[in-house]
Amino acid sequence: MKKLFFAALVIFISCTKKEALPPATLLRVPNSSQLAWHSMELNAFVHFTVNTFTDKEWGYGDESEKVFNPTECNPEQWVSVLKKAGFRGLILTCKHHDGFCLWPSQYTEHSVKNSVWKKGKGDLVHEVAEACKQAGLKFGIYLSPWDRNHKDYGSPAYVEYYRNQLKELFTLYPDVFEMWFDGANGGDGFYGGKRETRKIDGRTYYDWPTTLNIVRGFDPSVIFFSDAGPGVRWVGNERGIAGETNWNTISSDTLFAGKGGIEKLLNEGSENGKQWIPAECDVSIRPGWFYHSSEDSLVKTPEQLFDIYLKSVGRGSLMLLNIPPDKKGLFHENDVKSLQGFRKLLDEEFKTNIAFHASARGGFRGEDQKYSTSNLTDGNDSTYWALDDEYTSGSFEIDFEKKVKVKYIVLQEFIKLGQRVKSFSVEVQKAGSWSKILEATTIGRKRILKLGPIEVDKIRVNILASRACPIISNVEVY
Ligand code: FUL
Repeated sequence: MKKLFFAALVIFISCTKKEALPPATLLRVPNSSQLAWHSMELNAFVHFTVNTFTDKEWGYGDESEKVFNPTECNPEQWVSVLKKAGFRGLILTCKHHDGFCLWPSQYTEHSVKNSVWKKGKGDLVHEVAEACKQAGLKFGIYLSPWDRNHKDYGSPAYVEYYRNQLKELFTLYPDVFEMWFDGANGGDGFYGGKRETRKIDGRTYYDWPTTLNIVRGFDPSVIFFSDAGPGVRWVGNERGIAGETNWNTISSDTLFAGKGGIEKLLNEGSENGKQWIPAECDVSIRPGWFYHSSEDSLVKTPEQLFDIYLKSVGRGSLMLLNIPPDKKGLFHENDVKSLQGFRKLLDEEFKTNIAFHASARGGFRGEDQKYSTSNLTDGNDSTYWALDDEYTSGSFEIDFEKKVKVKYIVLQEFIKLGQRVKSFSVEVQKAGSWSKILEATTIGRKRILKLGPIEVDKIRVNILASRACPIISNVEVY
């Protein structure tokens, strides 16, 4: 009896020893909308308005509604091209700085309802939202706060107008995943015929907290983009490039729409930031945001788009690529060709993950299999490798058991429990000897780094410093 009791006790103790508690959530973490946003990776921006027909980038606000006349407008073409290229969402300029609305808003005459297009009976926001729904793409809204057409811009009456339009949009076209609040304001405009310069105080004029609450009342899961978030932040440039060091955290109290001189901070975030506000990398496939036939030969090549992908998605951010429809209301063939080439490159470069189910070795948390190194290569995002709480550095090795040619390594942190890694290095073993190939800083949601092409037998990742015990959910090698 006594023997049995001791045997049971030994089994009990050894079992409990190998069951470690999960790491504690670290400081700031993403909410569920932000987590879903992170995994979208590739979204499209669509800039389309009177500017497309007047050959401008910023319409003054005095354009006749009649100029808006896309002769073959077909959002299904846009969406089908995007879908094939792997895009998950589309954000449409429902109203740009010129104030022209792509839906027949009841609050203004400056909209498609007074255009030639579909004899004023068209509703482009509806058409695009519908096309997205049919194709399974998420739909987002850009509604420019700066309105160079509206007579009341600069006074409280305009803020009321802006909020009414938001209510209208969210009632007519529900299921909006992201709202884009552009910080631009150049001052001068038509303003109902006054043709003057109007400056506003970006910190106070729009009273964003009230506006956001109104929208949240319609849909609490909407992601808000602005320079300062609160959902996602601007990356600090319009080239689509995130910082090599890229923290998803930042303290938003010193940021506000239109504030200059903070580009580096926006680009890199801050390790001790008080909020989780990841950077979104917006960039256009052409030099301008709107279509200009003079830029038909200046469409970014598949190689350029791939490079931006590595510097946005591959630095833990999201790539928001603008493709402006032409005067016909179609994506131009040069843009389509480039998107197809971009997809082809992505498929070729990331064709076979040779780390999938490869043997991964290293110590792990509490010797509990739940946190073991095998989680790194199991292709499952919800399992992860973690170390004990007292370790903020540590290594693991991927053994290919033969010589393999590698070009890229992809690392992912389990960001649901916060962003932790501050620096890491990658070593490769070739014919029995190790050499360091690279050293980098943050990982975040995804880090893609070029290793070669180089022949190796093993790869070792050393986490050199981390805000708390490192938690890595995925390693891929191509
Ligand atoms: C900027 C705007 O002024 C551009 O026209 C464009 O919409 C870009 C995405 O944001 O602030």
